[in-house]
Amino acid sequence: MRTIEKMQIPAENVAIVSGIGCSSRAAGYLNFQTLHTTHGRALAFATGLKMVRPELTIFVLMGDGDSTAIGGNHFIHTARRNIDVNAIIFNNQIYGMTGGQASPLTPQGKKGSTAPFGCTERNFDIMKLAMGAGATFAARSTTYHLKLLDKMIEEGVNNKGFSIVEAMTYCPTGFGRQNKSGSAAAMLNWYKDHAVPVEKAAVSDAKTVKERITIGIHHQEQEAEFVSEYEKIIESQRQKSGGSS
Ligand SMILES: Cc1ncc(C[n+]2csc(CCOP(=O)(O)OP(=O)(O)O)c2C)c(N)n1
Repeated sequence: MRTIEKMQIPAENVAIVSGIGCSSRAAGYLNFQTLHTTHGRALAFATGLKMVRPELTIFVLMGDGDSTAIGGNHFIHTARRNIDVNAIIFNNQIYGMTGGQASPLTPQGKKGSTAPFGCTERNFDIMKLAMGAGATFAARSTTYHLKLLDKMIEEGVNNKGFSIVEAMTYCPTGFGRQNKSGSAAAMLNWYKDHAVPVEKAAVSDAKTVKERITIGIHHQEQEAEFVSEYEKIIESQRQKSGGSS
C-alpha cells in the first residue's frame, strides 16, 4: 500500500491477485482490482490478466506453500517467461491456514505437524530458485525491516519483467508453538538479530551466512519481457496479413 501510494499508481490500474492461505486473504482487504484465486494458481491467473490488460500493475500475493509447493511449477515457469508481474511471497515458513504442515520453505530440522521430529528435507532458497528459473528481479526483506521491504517492492515494480520479493513473516501459532520460537514479538526480534545485508553476507564465511537471513537485492538483470515480445509477434503477423486483425 505504501509503495503504491509513493509511486502514485492510480488505484484502478492496480490489480492484486492472490492464491489461498492466510497471506492470500490480503486480496479481500484491499480496495483495488482484486482476484482471490485458487491454491497455487495465482501466477497463472496473473499471467492471463497481464496478457489482456498489460497496462495494469499486478501484485501477486502468495504464501510459501502456495508459491513453492502446489504452485512451484507456475513459479518457475513465470520466472522463465519473464512476464511483468510482481510476486510477493509471504514466507512464514509453514502452511499457516491449515494448521502448521511443513512447506518447502520450512527450514531443515524445524518441526511442522507433518514433520513432528523435524524436517529431514532441505528447504528451498527462493532467491536461488528465482535466479535459476530466470527471474529478472529477486529480493528479500523481513517484517522487521519494513522500510527495506517497501523499497524492494518499489524496485520490483520498476523492473520490467518478473519480480520476486520474499517477505519473511512469522506465524506464532502454526510455526512458533511447534518450534518453541517464543512470542510474536520474539519472532520479530529474531529477524532483527539474524538478518544481514546480502552485500555483507557475500564476504562472510559460509557458516555465518547459513545461520543468517540475507536481505536486499539478490539478483537483477534485464531481459525481454513476455507481453512486449508477444505483442511484437502479433504486430508482425498483422502487417504480413495486410493489416487486418
Ligand atoms: C488445491 C488445494 N489444495 C489444498 C488446499 C488446502 N489449503 C488451503 S491453505 C493451504 C496452505 C497455505 O499455506 P501457505 O501457502 O504457506 O500460506 P499461509 O496460510 O501460511 O499464509 C492449503 C494446503 C486448498 N485450499 N486447495
